[in-house]
Amino acid sequence: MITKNIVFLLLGSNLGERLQVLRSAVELIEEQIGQIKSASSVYETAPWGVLDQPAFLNQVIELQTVLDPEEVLRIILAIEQELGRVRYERWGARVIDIDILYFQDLILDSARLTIPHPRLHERRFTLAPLAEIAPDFIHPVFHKSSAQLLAVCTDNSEVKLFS
Ligand code: A4P
Ligand code: MG
Repeated sequence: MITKNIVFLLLGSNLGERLQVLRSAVELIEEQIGQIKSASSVYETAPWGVLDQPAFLNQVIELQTVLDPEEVLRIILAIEQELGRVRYERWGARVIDIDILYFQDLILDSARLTIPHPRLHERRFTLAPLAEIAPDFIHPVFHKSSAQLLAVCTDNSEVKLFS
């Protein structure tokens, strides 16, 4: 029997037709990575890091995949390319950004990939959608649930329901 792993991805867009970009990303992810088990609402979120840029739409999705983390990374980078991402600056505006938040309870730190995502617990724009669909999922490093991480998160940037 083939092992399927649970993966949580964060999608973000703050340029172009943001909602359409998120929908296209979800479609490509389902075709190329694996079946989507759940998807959060879409949130409109104030920019974090570089503040002087448009608001983001963010969404978290949960999927099942037979691929390994490196293969998932390779595909999400290709999907970012396909959807027309141009990298201008770190933390700056982008058509689409896809981050791996969790891969089962795997802990990984390589030159190309850090899992869990190293900044997920610092960001309300990640924790709010994550806690919506997976409040009880336990962070394998901090041993706290998404709901607990959200409750103690000191990031007060605006995060509001969009659709
Ligand atoms: N990489 C390492 N670990 C991972 C992982 N877990 N998931 C490497 C995905 N990629 C990972 O990423 C650079 C490289 O990180 C990848 O090629 C991969 O090898 P990137 O997406 O090109 O760089 P970046 O996104 O500009 O930088 P960084 O540090 O990843 O930024 P973040 O943390 O992704 O933040 N504000 C709001 N409101 N909403 C947002 O979505 N996003 C960012 C980007 C900033 N502010 C935001 C938002
Ligand atoms: Mg990123």
